[in-house]
Amino acid sequence: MTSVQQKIDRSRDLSQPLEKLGPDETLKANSDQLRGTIAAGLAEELTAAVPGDDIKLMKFHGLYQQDDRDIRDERRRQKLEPAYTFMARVRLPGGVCSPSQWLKLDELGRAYAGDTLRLTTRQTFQLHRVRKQNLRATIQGLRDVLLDTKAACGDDARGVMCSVNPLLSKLHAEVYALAKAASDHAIPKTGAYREIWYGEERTELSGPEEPLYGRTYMPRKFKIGFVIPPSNDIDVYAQDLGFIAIASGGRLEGFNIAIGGGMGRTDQAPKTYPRLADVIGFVAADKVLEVCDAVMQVQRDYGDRLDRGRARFKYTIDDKGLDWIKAEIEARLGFSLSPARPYEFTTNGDPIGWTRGEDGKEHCTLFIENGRVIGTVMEGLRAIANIHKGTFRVTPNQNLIIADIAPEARPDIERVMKEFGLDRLNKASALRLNSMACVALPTCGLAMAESERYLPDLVGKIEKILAAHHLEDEPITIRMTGCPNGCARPYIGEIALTGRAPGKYNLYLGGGFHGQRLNKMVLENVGEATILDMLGKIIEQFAKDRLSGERFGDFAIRAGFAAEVKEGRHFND
Ligand code: SRM
Ligand code: SF4
Repeated sequence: MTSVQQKIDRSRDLSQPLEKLGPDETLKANSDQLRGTIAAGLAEELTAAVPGDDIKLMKFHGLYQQDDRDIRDERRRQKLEPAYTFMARVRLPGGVCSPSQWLKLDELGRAYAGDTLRLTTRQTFQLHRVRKQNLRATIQGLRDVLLDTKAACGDDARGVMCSVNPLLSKLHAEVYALAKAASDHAIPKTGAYREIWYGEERTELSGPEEPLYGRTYMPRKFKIGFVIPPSNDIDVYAQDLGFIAIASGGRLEGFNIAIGGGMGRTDQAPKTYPRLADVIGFVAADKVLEVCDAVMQVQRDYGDRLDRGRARFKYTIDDKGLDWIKAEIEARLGFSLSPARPYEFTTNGDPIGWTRGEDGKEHCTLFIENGRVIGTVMEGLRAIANIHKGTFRVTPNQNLIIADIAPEARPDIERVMKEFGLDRLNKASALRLNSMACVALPTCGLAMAESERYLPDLVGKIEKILAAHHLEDEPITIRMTGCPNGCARPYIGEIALTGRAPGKYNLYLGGGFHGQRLNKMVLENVGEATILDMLGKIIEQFAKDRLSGERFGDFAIRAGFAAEVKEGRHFND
């Protein structure tokens, strides 16, 4: 028996009686490795929806059934079923795509997804409003340019993030290659995707179809990210498993390993909380895939499979203890991690505008407000993709880098940018450039309040307050989500708002400027007037009393507006 098989045999999910597990576990186990009845549900023409169990299984295929919440009541009044469509999330490790991939995404966006593309906080694209009958064409279109939606959602290893590094150095290329390898390595291996979406025949296998995942996959989603200090653009402390690149003289030596980050919480449920990852040690770069396997196996085997609200790795770590988890990871690795090496982060934002890489190539980071690519921005980026010879890179802050531009090609790119007004995007205020909102209404089924459609207005109002105190150039991170799930990583924003009800938000203050500290709830379930009043008071005092170079989040804590979380790891409010 190989060591890999021995490790698999220790998997609790293969040995525990299914009746002792939660309903989602039984569903996964009985799904014939994610096939379920998806193919039959797609063929059903009487409804725009798919059956309930398939909705859950299709998440593993990167597809979410949603309905247009703006017209939900109206449809109900008309006795019509909700306006069901699907969201398709592309798997795009590190956010890197070629101009031909961009053009295909643009084409699919126009053909099937309401003339828009959405850049996400995990560096990929979402196509919304795809009708059931267009799903196969969408996925096959993606396949034409070597893209897929595998494991973009579901209880598996999600989209792997990687620092976009505007200086695009050799180090970045090396780390990006590892991020891509980790994504390919950790996604499910079932043939279900190929059979359902590409129409391929099922092939008989001699061994297990899912050597790592077994029949019940992970207890919950599992997120991996690679970061290159001093930028913490991916918010490494929010990942289940983070790799922090340690380099010397531009040469990659290995990675510090961070485990147990996560943002999701539920209001009035103190057993749920955001948590920052702990750094547990250092490994050489050639051990990355082994570390992915070992850490994922520990969570696979010990994660909570009865209560999905407590099934993320962060809770497994807190329940079992960090030392115990570390020892278990090392046992599976067969060696001990070395002590973590020193590193320093300075920001988690994107450097907007033009930069030049080590190799002389030029890169332009464009601010795309809340990742929404639509209208003239979509047209302009299509025109650029038609002439661009380099790459595009989606950043973890929902922005876009037009990357790898030869110096002689820059004037043409700039001309197109000007023609479509893209050159104006980066002229936003420092607050807006550091803002981020999740999708929320009308497509997100979990949204309790607006986010993407509201934050731009609210930022406009806060900008006025900042300008009145001559702080318009002050970079402050502001993040909004339509519910406490935390898709825009709000709990590490200097200012954050999470939706409670239409027009009502919790206000959080005091997150660290480079993602190193959780913020604290200062107002609960309040409307815009109260939020602006509170921010106005703090901003006024910040302008008067800040120390030289002091960040807004640090000031909010020092001045007593947001008490620092002493443990620095999680809070229960
Ligand atoms: Fe998220 C669920 C959108 C990043 C935590 N997230 C959802 C769903 C799929 C709603 C649902 O389950 O029905 C949202 C789809 C809305 C829509 O209409 O598009 C959704 N999440 C997003 C995106 C698109 C936000 C954005 O505006 O960019 C991001 C897509 C990332 C990607 O490309 O994969 C997105 N979600 C995140 C992040 C940030 C991150 O991973 O860095 C988080 C916090 C980190 C974490 O996981 O702890 C996040 N999303 C959640 C949660 C809470 C998980 C938890 O542990 O409690 C949910 C709800 C759930 O899983 O039950 C959720
Ligand atoms: Fe939806 Fe909530 Fe995520 Fe926003 S934070 S996209 S409202 S699940």
